[in-house]
Amino acid sequence: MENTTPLSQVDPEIAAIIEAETRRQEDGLELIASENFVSPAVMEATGSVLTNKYAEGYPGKRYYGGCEQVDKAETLAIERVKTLFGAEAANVQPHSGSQANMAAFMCLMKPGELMLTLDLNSGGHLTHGATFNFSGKQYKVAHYGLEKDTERFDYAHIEALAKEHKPRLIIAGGSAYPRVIDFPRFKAIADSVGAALLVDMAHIAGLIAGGVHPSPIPFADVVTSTTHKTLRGPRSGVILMREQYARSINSQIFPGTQGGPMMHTIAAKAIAFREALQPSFKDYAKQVVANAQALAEGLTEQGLRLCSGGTDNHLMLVDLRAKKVTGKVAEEVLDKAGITVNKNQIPFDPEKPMVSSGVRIGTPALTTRGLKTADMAVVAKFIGKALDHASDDAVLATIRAEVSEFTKAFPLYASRLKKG
Ligand code: DSN
Repeated sequence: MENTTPLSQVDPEIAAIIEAETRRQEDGLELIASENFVSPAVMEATGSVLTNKYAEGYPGKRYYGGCEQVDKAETLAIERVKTLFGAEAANVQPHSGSQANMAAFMCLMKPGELMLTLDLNSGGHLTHGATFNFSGKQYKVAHYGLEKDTERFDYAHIEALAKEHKPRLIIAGGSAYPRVIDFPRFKAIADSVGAALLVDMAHIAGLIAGGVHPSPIPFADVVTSTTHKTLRGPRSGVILMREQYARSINSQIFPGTQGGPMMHTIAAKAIAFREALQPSFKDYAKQVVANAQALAEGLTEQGLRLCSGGTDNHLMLVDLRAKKVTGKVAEEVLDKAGITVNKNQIPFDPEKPMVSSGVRIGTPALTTRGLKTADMAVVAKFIGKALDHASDDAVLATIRAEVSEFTKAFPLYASRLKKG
């Protein structure tokens, strides 16, 4: 007999958690730079029967029967993402950005070879050679940082480091760099020392798809990404590459590092790629950047310093020292006010990562919700007021109520919430 028992009866505890999280997302201001809100279509696919299917292998070459439907979904995802970014080849099976990087590294380097990457403390990523990550354990690593005065890449210094360390691989990209990345320059540096170039575009993939950040595709050997940040797809990863790497990278994903692909997520990625191919996605990407610039201006008016002086993309790093609060405290204080951000080290931060002197703030999620530049001035005022009253829980509670009222003009999941 068909089982139609709803989640609320099967598992009231988890049902209540989902309801409360939906309420949190609905009532709050989501400013984590790596988060977004997927469309109902993407969400429907992630909760579909495709989750039941094993499909180890690739379309047309599976180790299981019954793959004719999921083969079509994966082929659509591959073709759409190749069209979206103008790539020669794609693998849509990585479960995450980290797994995309792992497979790419295994293709491009032997264990013990050296990669040159952005330092985690300067906005790099764990998988770009952090000592406590597989990447830092398995490979030798040299890091570039930021130029002290500008808090931006110093390409001449990166070139000098490349000449000194002779890396096998150079990585461009990170998780907290607010400026445009010069991919032709990275390519020239990589070529000058015979290194391969990998671009990790996880944060800016949606901006590249929307034409508001230059594309790395003509310059990189391999491009890795997540699909859930500015690209606004399901939580997952993807690899784009020159055809010459496809065979090796495909085998490093399966059977090299992963088993069965998550076909429900791959179908959801196909939907997200289709959404990103629509003209309206270009408007979205433009608005993300316009909103970030408006928010940066608003925060400056609130007496906060922005690292590197502002932003070219979807995120900004806010130096909190003028407000005499750490990143850890600011994250907690803003949370009380219904505003979600993450603590983040600023360049040359004297504080440890779990404390840090800054927060990272991004506009992809609020832009999906429909907020425009004028709304960013309101958001900046909420943030400024909360930080100015960091130890006054009564004021923070008032801001939280104001935030909740403000977000009512931008409904997100009203139809999913129980009334009341
Ligand atoms: N954790 C992600 C971020 O927040 O940027 C990077 O993987």
